[in-house]
Amino acid sequence: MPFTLDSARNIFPNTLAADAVPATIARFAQLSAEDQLALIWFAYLEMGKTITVAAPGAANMQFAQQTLKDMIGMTPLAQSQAMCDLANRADTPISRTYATWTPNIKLGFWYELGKLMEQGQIAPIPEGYKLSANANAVLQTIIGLESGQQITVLRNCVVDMGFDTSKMNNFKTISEPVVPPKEISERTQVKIEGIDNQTILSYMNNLNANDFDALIELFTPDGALQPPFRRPIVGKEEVLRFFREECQNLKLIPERGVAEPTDDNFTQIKVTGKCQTPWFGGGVGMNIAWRFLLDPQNKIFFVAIDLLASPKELLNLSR
Ligand code: 45D
Repeated sequence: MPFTLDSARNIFPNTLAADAVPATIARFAQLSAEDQLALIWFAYLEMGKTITVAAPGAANMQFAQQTLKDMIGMTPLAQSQAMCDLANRADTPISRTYATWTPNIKLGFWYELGKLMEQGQIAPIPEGYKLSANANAVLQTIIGLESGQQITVLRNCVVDMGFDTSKMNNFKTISEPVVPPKEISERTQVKIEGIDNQTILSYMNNLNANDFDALIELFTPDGALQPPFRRPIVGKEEVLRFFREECQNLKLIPERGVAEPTDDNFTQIKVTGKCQTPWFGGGVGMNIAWRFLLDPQNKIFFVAIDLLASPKELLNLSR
């Protein structure tokens, strides 16, 4: 039976993903906007004790500049309201603008707001703010997660804020400029224990080099990529757009893998290893699995990227 997108999603079914992440986000979403903002503030402070977030580059921040300026010009009460509106996904001009930004711009915007809150230019979380019992329980859960899962929770909370784009028509996603691919002489070559498949090696090397044009040619026309905790992105055009918008300057450090033939001369390959985001560099290595399904021509029909439940899962290459 030929593979469909749905059957492809089920390869290597006993891969244990970090379900604590969506579970925590679901609980977070139930909280009041005030609690959400205060909780993220406390979580961010707590994480700041062990990991450092890198400042976003100026070129990447140009799109949030005007909104930041507008907010600095507001009364403290209006500033707090604007932040609550973002958390509430309210229909306001700021919340609509925010919704059109790619995740990196949203994160950079909050990074700047956090600094302005510390400096007193944006209304801070009131001193002595007391979280509700539920919010406090969510905070304790986040503090107990491993760092790769913590930053994923934080990222997803930020990405979910702002007005719902599905209720907006005629908008254009605002994304950072695409960086040029790395010079050939500066590129690194990964080594993966147990894997010599050239498509897999090229996938890792091209993504590490920001060479998205070469990377996308590894996919079939209807190929799909499923990021952690998301629906698959389907088709070359959409996948390429995702690479340009959300995958710049990642560092993939695959460690080991297993490959085996499957129905219809396809090949299923699972690779485990680490992935670093430019936001935290080597400070946070997320434990990742890549589950690839290659067609008989060795093109990628499907790849899922999973954030793993624990470091132990790095050794789970069973089918
Ligand atoms: O609300 O092979 C305040 C793909 C308080 C591609 C705040 C991939 C108030 C293919 C503190 C001010 C991408 C899928 C807020 C691989 C308030 C592929 C601010 C995987 C919000 C491997 C909070 C890549 C702030 C992966 C500033 C897994 C929070 C990438 C900042 C994962 C949080 C990247 C930041 C992750 C989080 C990045 C910067 C998880 C960044 C997370």
